[in-house]
Parts: sequence; C-alpha cells; structure tokens
Amino acid sequence: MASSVIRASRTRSTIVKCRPVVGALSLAAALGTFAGAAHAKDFLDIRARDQCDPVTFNAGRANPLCSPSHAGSVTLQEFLDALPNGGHDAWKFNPGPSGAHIDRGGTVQVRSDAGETHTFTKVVAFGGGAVPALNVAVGNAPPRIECLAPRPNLTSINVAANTAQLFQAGGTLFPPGINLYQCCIHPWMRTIITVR
Ligand SMILES: [Cu+2]
Repeated sequence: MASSVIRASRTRSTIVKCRPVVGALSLAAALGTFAGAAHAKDFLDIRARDQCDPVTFNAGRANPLCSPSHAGSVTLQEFLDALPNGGHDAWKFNPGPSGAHIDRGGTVQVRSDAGETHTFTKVVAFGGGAVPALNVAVGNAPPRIECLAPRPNLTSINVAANTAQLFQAGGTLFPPGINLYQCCIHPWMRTIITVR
C-alpha cells in the first residue's frame, strides 16, 4: 500500500515537471518562424536539380551528358523546347532565387540531385553562362566573366551528379553579405545566399 502511494506520487510529480516543457514546446510551435529567426542558422543544404532523361540526352554521345542512373523524365526535346521560355524549371537550385541565409561559421553543403553536371558560381550580377545556345533562356545575356574562368576555383565549382561538397560560411565561396550564384551551363539556375 505504501509503495503504491509512492509510485502514484512519483507519477504525479513527473507529470507536473513535464508541464513547463510541454508549454515551452507549444510556445515555440506557436511562434513558428519568429522563434526560428531568433536562433542560429548553422547549416544550409543547397541542391542542384534537373530531370534529364538519360536515353534522349545521351543518344549518340560517347560521354554521357546525363548520368545513366538518373531517373529524369524530361526528354532532350522538351528541355530544348523550354529554352525560349526561360529554361526548363526542373533545372534549378534549391533554395532558388528567393534565397536563404546562414550564419558565419556555419556549414554549407552543395549537393547534386541532378543527372547533369552543373556549376555553382558566385557572380557579381546574374547573366549568361558559358554555353551560348543555352543563353537563349536568359534573353541572350552576355556571358558572365565569372563563367569564363577555369573551374574549379575559389568562387566557382563544378557540381557533378552524385556529389556533395562542404564549405564554411564566411569563407571564399560564401563570404559575409548577400551573394548571387548561378549555373554557368544553365544560367537560369540561380540562388541568393546571405551570410550574416
Ligand atoms: Cu546547370
């Protein structure tokens, strides 16, 4: 009898102790993004994405344009048809042009979910890439000078299929401030990363 009272008492005590924790979690959930904004942002995941169909992209090519293991569903013709309309929207960075932020000292991962090789190139302003035929998608904007430099370099990397690379926010590829990036092959692939 005595021991069951103690057990009951312990149970009550545990429940009481839990209440403030549950309350704090509910408050954080209710505050949502506001609570998030106040916290450190020390990891950012950037993905290069496309939907290249290996069969049509690689037809007649000794070196595949699109990773043979990629499960992309956009044919080469569909890709080409989208060029005059700003480029196929399955070729993109996530986050996209609306951007994201990370705190200085944090880690940025640049990973490929794509079948083609892309570049992740820091530019002073968005513009054309290094493949003239694909610049139709951005109104034939002149190639960015950053896209004409040999890669990889400190501010321009290749992002091949099935790869992930880590960088420090505050370093040369992600310096403090507002940074613009584009793909130098598919220049409509763009993102803005703020290092604060
Ligand atoms: Cu690209």
